[in-house]
Amino acid sequence: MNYWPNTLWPNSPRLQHELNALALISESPPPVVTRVLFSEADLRGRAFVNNLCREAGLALREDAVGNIFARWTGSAPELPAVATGSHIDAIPNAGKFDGVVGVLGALEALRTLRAAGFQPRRSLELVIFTAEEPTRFGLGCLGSRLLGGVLTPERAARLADRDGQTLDDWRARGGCTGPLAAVPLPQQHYAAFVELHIEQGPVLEQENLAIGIVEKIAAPSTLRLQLTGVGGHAGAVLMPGRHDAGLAGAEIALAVESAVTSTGSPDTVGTTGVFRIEPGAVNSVPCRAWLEIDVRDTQTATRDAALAQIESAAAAICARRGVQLELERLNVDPPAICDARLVQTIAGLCHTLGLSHRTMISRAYHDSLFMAQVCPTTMIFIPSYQGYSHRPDEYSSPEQIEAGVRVLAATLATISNA
Ligand code: HGY
Ligand code: MN
Ligand code: MN
Repeated sequence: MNYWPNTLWPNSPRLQHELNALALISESPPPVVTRVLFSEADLRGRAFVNNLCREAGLALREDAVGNIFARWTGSAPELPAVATGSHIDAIPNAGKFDGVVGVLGALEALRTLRAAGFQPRRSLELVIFTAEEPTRFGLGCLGSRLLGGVLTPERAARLADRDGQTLDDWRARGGCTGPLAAVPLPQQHYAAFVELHIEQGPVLEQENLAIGIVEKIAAPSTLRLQLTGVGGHAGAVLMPGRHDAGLAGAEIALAVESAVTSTGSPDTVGTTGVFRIEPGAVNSVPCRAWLEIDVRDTQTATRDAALAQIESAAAAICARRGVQLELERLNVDPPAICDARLVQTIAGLCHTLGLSHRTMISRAYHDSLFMAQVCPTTMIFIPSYQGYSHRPDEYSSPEQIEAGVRVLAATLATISNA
């Protein structure tokens, strides 16, 4: 069968049905999607996707941290395969498209190629990565970090959630067996990795473009702070004698905003996304506070300068307030530069398919950030309604998803036969 991109039409009604079905597998009622690593909903979501992959005739395997690999073996199975994929875990109060479009859309791309009579030379592999979101352990991209050798098995084994449950405790619940040391992939294990994902930003919609091709993924970092002050009775402890951990945390959160808005770069962003205080009683002075702070920029040096400013501000605020500070850098990652040849190939296919497109930066991080350590990598973006993401009204239309699947299918076939 002579393969030609314009003959590739996904079964969009089937894909929409699957997207909607997976969205209902959630720890929260619709329209909210929440699926945190190895929760009961995450396990049901994994089983749902596994079944679809099996029905599509893909060979399944799962590694020791729960990354799932669904392979379509090609006529030259000894060659490095072509990989695609994303994640199905979802943060609290999320939408139904983040990650999922790159998993179910990729599955649909493979089914579309098979229906068109395409025969892969290099095998094609769909990867469903474990814990792209940082919710469980505070560290994002757990599965792809281990695959890319960015996170050592030793450090991964020390990860624990806020209740002290370790990664091994959660792996056991997830039915994952085997040593974490077996997870890292050898260099050039894959010929290429291409991830389909929603943009999670407003650019494509504002410019009325169908496809974004990612050239660079911004540099993420996460700080975890534990503040220990002195609790006491809200009525009896007068203000001058207080060591209020909650107020120290509040000042630090404002110091984050001040640091990232004074770098001179519009690309620097900072978020105190987790802020918990104890004991959490209205008439008790907060004795402890926990903060998790997310700081990013497209330039490493700018991001690092903002981080340093935040860390010194936190130390000064806690010293002045007589609050003890424990600060941990959970991750400080470099940006990823995507493969220029892949970007060019995809631009050419968009042109062939008559789809408007542009190259762009990803401000969100993705598993591609770490797959870029393993092989040539890039991403295909589709528009996000109003740029919304990490909220229940996240939305991409069936037509926008279909366009992304068409480009992905054409890309996978082109690289497989290269
Ligand atoms: O936070 C991120 O950038 C990704 O959506 N986990
Ligand atoms: Mn996300
Ligand atoms: Mn994502």
